[in-house]
Amino acid sequence: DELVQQMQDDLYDGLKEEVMEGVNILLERGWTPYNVLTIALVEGMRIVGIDFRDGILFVPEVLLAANSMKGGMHILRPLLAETGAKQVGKMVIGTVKGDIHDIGKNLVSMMMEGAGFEVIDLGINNPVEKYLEALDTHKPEILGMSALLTTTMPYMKVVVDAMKENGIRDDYIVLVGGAPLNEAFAEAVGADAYCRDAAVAVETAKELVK
Ligand code: B1M
Repeated sequence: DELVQQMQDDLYDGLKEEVMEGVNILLERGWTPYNVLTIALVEGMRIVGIDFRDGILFVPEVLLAANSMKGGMHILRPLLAETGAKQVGKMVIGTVKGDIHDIGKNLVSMMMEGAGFEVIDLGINNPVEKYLEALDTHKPEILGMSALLTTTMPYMKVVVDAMKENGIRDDYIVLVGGAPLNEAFAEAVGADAYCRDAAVAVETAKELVK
């Protein structure tokens, strides 16, 4: 599809208005919000990630791409949210301390809301105290943590260990995600499950909340 290609180029170039326009056109053409999200935006960001890794793109450019992606997600959020049945459960989610990546987490939040979960989003750079406080305040079934850096992902264990010390670990389902994680890591930190992407997070949450 030429438009999808164009949108991925626009995302790469950090052209927010153009990306948002592309999202609207695909929706008008009858695309589902989920397909617009995954096929146009997430795939576009994957390409950005490759060139960032290879030193072709730098932080300022990637920030613009991220901002463009957020523009597109802003349009899709209410559409994804209205498709779901309500009151399936509650989730507190946040990116761990030292880590400011939030696109993946935001996507998980959107999809969880779409599936009928209430989501309390703690944002980025969360120290263990923030998680514990939120669990106490909101009493969710699920705690979700996101990390995109190999240097920040070990912090998930700090949080789970603190939950154990406080005798509350088993009161919650702990789900973890982020590009550098895997199943073995999730098990090692004492989480209940690793979620490869937002769709898997929704499936896993539904399954474990039952
Ligand atoms: Co950063 N960055 N970044 N970055 N960045 C990565 C992660 C990196 C892989 C790029 C690369 O080198 N190829 C690399 C990490 C290398 C490593 O640790 N091994 C990296 C680096 C090095 C850095 C900096 C250190 C760069 C620097 O300053 N020199 C710096 C660190 C800042 C910090 O956090 N302290 C940095 C900064 C940034 C920006 C600010 C420029 C920007 C973030 C903007 C923002 O988020 N608001 C950015 C971006 C955009 C990326 C890449 C290109 C894209 C991440 C993204 O949004 N992906 C990324 C490359 C990559 O991941 N391949 C990269 C799209 C998103 C939909 O996918 O986040 O994976 P993802 O989320 C998925 C799943 O992982 C899962 O579901 C999501 C949806 O399907 N998931 C969960 C995620 N969280 C979940 C939680 C759950 C469940 C599932 O809970 C239940």
